Amino acid sequence: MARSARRRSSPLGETRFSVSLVPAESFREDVIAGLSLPQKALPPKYFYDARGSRLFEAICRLKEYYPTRSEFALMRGRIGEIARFARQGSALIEYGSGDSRKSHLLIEALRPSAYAPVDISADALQQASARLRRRFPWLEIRAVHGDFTQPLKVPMAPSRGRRVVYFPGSTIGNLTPEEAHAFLRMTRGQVGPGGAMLVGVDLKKDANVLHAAYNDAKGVTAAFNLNLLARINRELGADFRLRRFRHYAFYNPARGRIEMHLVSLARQTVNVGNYRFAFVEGESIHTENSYKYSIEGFRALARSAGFTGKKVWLDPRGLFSLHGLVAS
Ligand code: SAH
Ligand code: AVI
Repeated sequence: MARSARRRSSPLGETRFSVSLVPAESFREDVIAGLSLPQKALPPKYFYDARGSRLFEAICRLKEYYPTRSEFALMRGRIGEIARFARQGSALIEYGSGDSRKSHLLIEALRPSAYAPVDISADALQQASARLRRRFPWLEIRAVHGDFTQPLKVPMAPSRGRRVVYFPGSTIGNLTPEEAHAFLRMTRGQVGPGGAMLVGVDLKKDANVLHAAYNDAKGVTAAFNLNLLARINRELGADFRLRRFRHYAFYNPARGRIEMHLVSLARQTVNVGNYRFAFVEGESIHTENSYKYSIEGFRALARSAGFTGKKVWLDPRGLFSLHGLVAS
């Protein structure tokens, strides 16, 4: 996507793209800093290049990956109540919107005054915006290509009415509790007093169910994890040999999170530009956390960031939650 803002019009609604991009330099700096840590680590936001976004969508279709199906079931079953909570005509801001498929249900029920999807993946954002334009020609779309872990301007005029932030998919679980707290404080400021937030949060559950969801039989999650190294090779001229790394995901009960790692299968060195990194056999790169919350645990986190938990909806199997928060 071009760095300058683009504007496209449709007969009734309109789509505006604005870019608040992660520059290539930050990617290089984050990779070098992460691989220099005693426990090597890479930020999960870099999973989502065009291939990574497609692989994530394939994960959502896997039989083992229950979160997407559960959140859809929840949304379909309770959409009337959810829309009443969010209030018709509000301005809707969505973080980590991806394919925006869950948002279709919400937009239909809510008829927001405007919709601002924010995503780090330009491809996912463009495809989602094109689909939304076809399905909701009346909708004003203000797509923002940007990183929600950095200060970000969302072009939503106050005249658009009450603001509601939508953060589905348990993407909040990919932030540490401290990062999630900072993110919620940022959105608290953005919605203002009386504004609301809808947050999809995966629940703590049997570790075997969690293990299967992040270790699928077809190896799609492994491909998603390894694609991060392929992306570093492609965009930063590194020389990771993908066959020498293995996907490893497990539930850490003490921390209440799934951890994803890439484990070096041999003693080896890897070059990223002028930097060289040594791996011993069995050493890992920590690539993602996916925190799981109890209902009360998430409400306490939201409360500490200035939100009151007013509503919580669960899917019929009780695997996934959607929290309705109001800025206190
Ligand atoms: N909301 C969708 C997609 C969830 S996947 C769903 O519920 O299915 C996580 C999404 O967040 C991806 O589309 C990814 O590109 C985006 N994302 C991850 N980290 C991000 C960041 N730091 N800033 C903006 N978007 C981010
Ligand atoms: C986007 N996020 C909520 C997913 C998750 O479940 O943590 C990303 C993912 N990682 C592996 N599988 C899916």
